[in-house]
Amino acid sequence: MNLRNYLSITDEIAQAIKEGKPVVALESTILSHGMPYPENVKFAHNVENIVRENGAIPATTAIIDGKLKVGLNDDELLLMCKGENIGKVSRRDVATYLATKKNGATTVATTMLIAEMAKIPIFATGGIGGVHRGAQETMDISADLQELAHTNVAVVGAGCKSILDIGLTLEYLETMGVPVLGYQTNDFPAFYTTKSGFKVDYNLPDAVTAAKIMKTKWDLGLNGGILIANPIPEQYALNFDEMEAVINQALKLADEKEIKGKETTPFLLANIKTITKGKSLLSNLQLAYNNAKVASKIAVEYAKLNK
Ligand code: PSU
Ligand code: MN
Repeated sequence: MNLRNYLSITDEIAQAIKEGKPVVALESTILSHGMPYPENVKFAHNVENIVRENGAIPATTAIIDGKLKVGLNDDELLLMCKGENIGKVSRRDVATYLATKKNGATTVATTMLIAEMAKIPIFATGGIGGVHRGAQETMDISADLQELAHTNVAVVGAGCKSILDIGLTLEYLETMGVPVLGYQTNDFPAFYTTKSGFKVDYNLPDAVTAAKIMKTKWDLGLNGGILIANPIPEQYALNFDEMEAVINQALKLADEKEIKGKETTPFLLANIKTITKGKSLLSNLQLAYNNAKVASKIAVEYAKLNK
């Protein structure tokens, strides 16, 4: 691999990685395609501050000007938040965007890929992509799952939204050998809610245990990611049945408008937001903050283990 020409890491982050200090990667599609402007600007800064308050250094990723950026300055963060002419970049788009200098936001898959290149072992997001409902026909399965199968990064997320088929998503992760660990829970969370009706493989009692599992897995050469499912704080959780109704409405709309491929997830997210009149946004912000906090704690413990 020849990364030197492509990877652009800020001095602060590069130094931290070199010294084995805790760093937490963050994605940018959550900004450009997952949240409205200008609320996402405050979010982008808050989430970075939360990582710092919890002892780690934030590394938001993006593709700008032919570089894989690890760590964004204020202007670059704003560019992602405004989202004008910002593509949603998954694994298959990376080379095209770099070679043609198109600007793009990183999905879970792309953030994992860049984090691994930069040697950042942990990444905090909102929720992951997965197997879409009706995938038996459409074959719409997020590239996030293949990335979790192959790339050595732990992802802290609030499970996934039930715009997806959560059961099939968990089956896929099992087939691909991806550990699904619950942070202080037996339940796999469904983004807005602490429970999905599905269980995790193992209930993590604390951050140290998460770090030990990461180290053991990769020491053994068991390549691939780990999904750390961290439920939304109870006080921000939404009603499961209410959200199911909203999601079904959004899915119906997508079907009517024949939305397909990479447009599907952003379309559903935007419509959920409209239907709930912004109520879902508050929950979305809070669960992502909570994921950043837990990821930072795990990053601190993982750095200690590797000292
Ligand atoms: N799910 C959310 N919010 C998001 C995404 C998914 O609740 O912002 C974004 C993430 O960047 C994720 C991507 O990696 O969408 C998945 O897109 P697709 O389903 O097209 O693979
Ligand atoms: Mn898809």
